[in-house]
Amino acid sequence: MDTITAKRHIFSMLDVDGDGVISRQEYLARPELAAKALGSAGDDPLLAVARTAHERVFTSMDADQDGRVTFTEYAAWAGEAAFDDVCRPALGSLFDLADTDSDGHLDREEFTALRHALGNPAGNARAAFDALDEDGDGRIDRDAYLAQIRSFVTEGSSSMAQALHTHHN
Ligand SMILES: [Ca+2]
Ligand SMILES: [Ca+2]
Ligand SMILES: [Ca+2]
Repeated sequence: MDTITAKRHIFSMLDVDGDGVISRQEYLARPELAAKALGSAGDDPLLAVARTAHERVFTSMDADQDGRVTFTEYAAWAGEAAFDDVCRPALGSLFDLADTDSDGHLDREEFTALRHALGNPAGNARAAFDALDEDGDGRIDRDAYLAQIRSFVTEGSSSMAQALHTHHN
């Protein structure tokens, strides 16, 4: 998969209603949906961290600051620098919300709950987990998870491509 295809893939996941733009509301709903589905309370400090991280990502993506991120804006923005500076903390914050026993890993149940919360279909959760659990120990390591998303965004790498193969809409 080339990087433009990878970016289209991610963009279409984030554009939940499929209207061709990622609205501020759509993007900032992600930590709320994750927290709700994972049983975090509204005053969970991890949720506060996630909200702040997502605000930063949206502001960073929305180059013309009109509250809507077009694919042109997204494609110009997404890459190594954007990932390392602002995406990684946001994705890490969702990982931490999902890591309900705070052991630094997502087991199959935690991972499936997170995917479900973010609107990914349950049907391929098993395949996605297996693709991300590289050493097959039944859990996904935080750094490995973030590294795999990074290489998907920057190189279109195959294990994440496989994990994301079936996406919302
Ligand atoms: Ca949309
Ligand atoms: Ca915009
Ligand atoms: Ca865990």
